[in-house]
Amino acid sequence: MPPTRKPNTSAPRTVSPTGVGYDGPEDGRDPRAQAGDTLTTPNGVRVADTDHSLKAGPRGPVLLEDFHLREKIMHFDHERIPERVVHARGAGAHGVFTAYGTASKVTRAAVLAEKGLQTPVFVRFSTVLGSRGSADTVRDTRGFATKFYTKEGTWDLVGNNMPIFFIQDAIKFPDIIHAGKPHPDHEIPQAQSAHDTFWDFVTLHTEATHHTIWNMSDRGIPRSYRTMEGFGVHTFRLVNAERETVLVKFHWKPKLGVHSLTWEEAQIAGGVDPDFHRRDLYESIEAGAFPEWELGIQVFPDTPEETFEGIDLLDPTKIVPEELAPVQPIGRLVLNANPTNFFAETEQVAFHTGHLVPGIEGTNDPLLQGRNFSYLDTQLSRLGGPNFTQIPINRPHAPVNDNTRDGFHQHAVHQGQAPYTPNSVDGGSPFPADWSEGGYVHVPRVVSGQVARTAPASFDDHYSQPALFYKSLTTIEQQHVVDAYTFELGKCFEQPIKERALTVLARIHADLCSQVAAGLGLPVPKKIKAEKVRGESPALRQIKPTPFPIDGRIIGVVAGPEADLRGIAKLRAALEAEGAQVKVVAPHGGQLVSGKDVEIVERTFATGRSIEFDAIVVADGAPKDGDFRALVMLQEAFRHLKGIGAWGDGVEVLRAAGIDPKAPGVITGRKANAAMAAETVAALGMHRAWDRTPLVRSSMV
Ligand code: HDD
Repeated sequence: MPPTRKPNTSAPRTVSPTGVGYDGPEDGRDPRAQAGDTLTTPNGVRVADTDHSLKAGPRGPVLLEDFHLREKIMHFDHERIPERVVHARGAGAHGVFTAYGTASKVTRAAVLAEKGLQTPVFVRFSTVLGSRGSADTVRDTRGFATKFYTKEGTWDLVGNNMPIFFIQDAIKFPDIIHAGKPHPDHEIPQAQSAHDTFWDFVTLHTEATHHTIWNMSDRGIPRSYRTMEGFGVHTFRLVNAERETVLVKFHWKPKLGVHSLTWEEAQIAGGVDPDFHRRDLYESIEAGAFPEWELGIQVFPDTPEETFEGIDLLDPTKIVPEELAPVQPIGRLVLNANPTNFFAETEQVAFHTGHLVPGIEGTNDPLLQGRNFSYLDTQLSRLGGPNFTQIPINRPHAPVNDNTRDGFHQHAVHQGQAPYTPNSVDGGSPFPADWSEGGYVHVPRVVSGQVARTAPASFDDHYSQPALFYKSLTTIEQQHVVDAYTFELGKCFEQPIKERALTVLARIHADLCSQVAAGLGLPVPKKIKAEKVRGESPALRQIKPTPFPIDGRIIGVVAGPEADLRGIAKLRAALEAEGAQVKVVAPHGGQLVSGKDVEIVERTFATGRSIEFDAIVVADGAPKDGDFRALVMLQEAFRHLKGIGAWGDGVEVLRAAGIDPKAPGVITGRKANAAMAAETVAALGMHRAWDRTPLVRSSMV
């Protein structure tokens, strides 16, 4: 007779304050971790005094019997876990993914296929090279990892904000990361690529050229996580209900458009506000300006060659231009809740490229295949054992009944006697599921080949796509690429590395090479021809002719005790109606009061800095005493091509800062009225006054 006891099949839930399907306590607290208001030991014993060790007399030695002291210190000593070996610094948020249903023809994965289906998600954004405490705005790739808690199991899409990678084979990952991390002797520089070992590797190992030029473009210094594209990078295989397959590339398209910082802003933020991106994500969610992306796929026929228009789909250093294969929207992601606890959620979340659900498969991309080993493996040292899927943020929302048992940090109290399959002792349960029951069945594929350490010949093309990328950018963006290479290589010590870098740039574009060479004071390498590129891919440009929504954008209003508070209120109402926020900046903190009008000062001339504002407007009546901090704020914003404005005699403050009120992107008026608000909205929608560029550059030389 089989026993009557049944194994536990109830699915523990992720602690997410707003996630769909969440059934935990309203405030997101685990009642076992924090119940009641009384201070206790970890064992629940009420504590009478937590400030004094147990001593033999007020000046006497501390006693070993002080169990509270020992427990408190023991736990503190072990609070830190190893940081991620890459992507150590990050910030996360909860949200919801809603499928449009447009992918139902190509995949049976409900998360993508079922029209209107809402799936809770957790997204973690990150830099790659810096350690946990490093700055957000360094020039680097950004991680964009999404955990979908689907009803068919957890699916992780572990992507970046760039569609390509430095290497074509995972076996080289330790090499590129060792080269990119700080020098091992003195741990300099932190979190950035401007140093010899990075440039040594990427110029010797030229398959890195494509990713490197993306890093040197504005994509390497995003304005915000909310204004980044995301990419699955690899080609994946989707499987539909008829077992037909297609190859796809995943793209996240931000609702607010793709925008970046200027290099000077990024550098200032690194010192003034190292949490710039983390703060932006957190504050925009708190303000209700929920970050939003559309998920899209490029779809390719699943042919034996696994190529599209001659582009090898297994090569992670190649894109397929959107003009050749349009990105088809399949769903919408909204991030609507901040984590309750950074460590519990953002730090402990564990992504894995092998977390797939039926209807989504990987491909033979050798980079992806190696990742499928690495992400599981790394959690063993980072999270201390094989049971990390039981940590609340990692728990699937689908029922779990997995026959794994025991191990470090085992939290489940498993029932039954037969954690093996097949069994008769537990009545055969749990039972495997076949295709029709939603089982993950790999689509059969024929594989053959000689065992060798080798790669396809197409992987040898290292220059055609970097050349396409550079050619496709606007002139302004190209200039930023030139500036970035000049800065980064200018920080290198070894002359041969700089010279080698110029031989790489010569293959991309002659002008790029000659401008960087001039900046470095080196000759242009002889007899190297740039790659011939047919056509362009305008989709690669960030600067677009049409405006984007301005949700969560921040406008600073420079004011003071004599300022036109009524005008500020009017401007605020108009800008907030568009989803933007207004912050008053004044010489001192507290409030500004004029009759019945009151404005709270959110930044003073001491605490405010230009980088936190997307536009700055000077109010009528703002102080004209030439406070250098206010003037520097305006000068920086002007130099960073931000919207600048003034009404009434605020224009005098602009003039004192050396700003021509007639310069491009400078908005002036007699009063703060609807017209001024509309002009500010229009300026913010274009992100920057790009036509001010020549003026600013000429004054910088
Ligand atoms: Fe990776 C973390 C993205 C190649 C090994 N990777 C990590 C994260 C992101 C990526 C976003 C942070 C996840 C989080 O927030 O916890 N990685 C990528 C992309 C790649 C890529 C888009 C190429 C297309 N990675 C890659 C390779 C290897 C790894 C080739 C190893 C062979 N990655 C790791 C890792 C990390 C990681 C060591 C560190 C922490 C973690 O996994 O959980 O396993």
